[in-house]
Amino acid sequence: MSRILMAAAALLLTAATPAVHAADDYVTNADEIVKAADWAKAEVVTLKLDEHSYSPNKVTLKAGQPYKLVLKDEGEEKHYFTAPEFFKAIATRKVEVGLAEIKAPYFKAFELKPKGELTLFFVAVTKGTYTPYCSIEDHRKKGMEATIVIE
Ligand SMILES: [Cu+2]
Repeated sequence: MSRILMAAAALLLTAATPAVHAADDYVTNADEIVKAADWAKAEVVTLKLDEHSYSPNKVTLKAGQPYKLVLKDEGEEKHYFTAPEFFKAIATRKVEVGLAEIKAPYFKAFELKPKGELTLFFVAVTKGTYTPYCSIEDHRKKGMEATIVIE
């Protein structure tokens, strides 16, 4: 590589957005919490999405308890489960979608198409009240907001 090219490459590298580590707001020791949980005792909670509500629209969870949250779009349209604050309050294990599993430290939102379904495996961690909502157009205004309490 010529010197000019190398200099250009170095410049590009330094100009790139620097990585910021530790999303401090999220549960940083999620792996540890997930590993310690007794998944045989995981509780299944089902949340259905349609036009324009979540049902049930209030869910109460216990801190320290593992859960499988099943989200199902039973409507005619696609809907979102947008819940950045809720995702910060849990230790995420994985998401199952059909025959696939997604292992990621945390999420911000899920989009479900009509008849779409996914299962979020997590341990409830931080006590508080969270309000997942549908971020599509005016769906939230029309009633697509749920309350999840971790106590
Ligand atoms: Cu919606």
